[in-house]
Amino acid sequence: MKIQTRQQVIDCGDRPLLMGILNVTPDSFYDGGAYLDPHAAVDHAIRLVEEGADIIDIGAESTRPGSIPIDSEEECRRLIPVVSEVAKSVSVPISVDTSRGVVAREALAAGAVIVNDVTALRGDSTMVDLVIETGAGLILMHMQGTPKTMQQAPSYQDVVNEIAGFLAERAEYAEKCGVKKSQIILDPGIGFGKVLVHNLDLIARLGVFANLGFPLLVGVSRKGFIGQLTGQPVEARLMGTAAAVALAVEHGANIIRVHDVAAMRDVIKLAAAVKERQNIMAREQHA
Ligand code: HH2
Repeated sequence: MKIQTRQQVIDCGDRPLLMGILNVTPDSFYDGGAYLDPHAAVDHAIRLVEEGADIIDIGAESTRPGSIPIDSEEECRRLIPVVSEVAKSVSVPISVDTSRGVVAREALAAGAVIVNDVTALRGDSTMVDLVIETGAGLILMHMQGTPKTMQQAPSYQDVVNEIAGFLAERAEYAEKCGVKKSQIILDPGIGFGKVLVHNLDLIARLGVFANLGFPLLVGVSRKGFIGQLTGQPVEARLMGTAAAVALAVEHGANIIRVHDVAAMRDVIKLAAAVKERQNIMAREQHA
């Protein structure tokens, strides 16, 4: 499977890709405040790439449960100098975690090639035209509600099929507007308007999303559901994250979004190798 992102084509057919997280925010749930200084942010991006990141996802606004939105001027002030410097310093594709068209436009001009829109084009009507005009890659993520309210009372009749239907509809909308299928990546949005059992059901049945025919991104890194199960604070959720990442790979995820690139690179290698053997054995049985 290939993803078209402006001039670059990203191949995510052979092995799952690692997306390293860089939050240029004071309040992200794990790395908030650590990379607000642009030099620290660029150094961290370089480190993530050295550790094996295939993509760097840069965000300047936290979307953790209960977070308050910032305005686009502040988002650009934090984000653009960092995107620009990271783009000069690393050769991997940069994605920008924003749902505002005006911010995405500046980030793409500064060197980003993918827009990571956690509202799946529902947040800003200008976003779709920007993606068409620039040919940027586009991540469409599911979220029930908004970050401020999403964990108050999330509810679904059938979480997996409802979210699969939502993502299929959003992809169809994007394609009808003129976005190419090859530009689109889907993401069920682990932790975005979901209680524990919803997150577990989504991971258990990720195959449903993989079968929608688009590259599948999954973001579990250090999230609250891991803390609920293990009783661990965010700093001690590495092993819980490792288990969730291995399961995501097993169930067909193509891109894994993580804070801990070096550790998860090894987890992915193991899980992907076992999955490959599974596929080979299944083919041999059917031959
Ligand atoms: N998760 C977070 C932010 N952006 N984007 C996608 N596509 N998928 C995700 O699962 C996802 C995301 C939340 O993680 P983080 O960026 O570490 O935290 P914060 O929102 O507090 O900055």
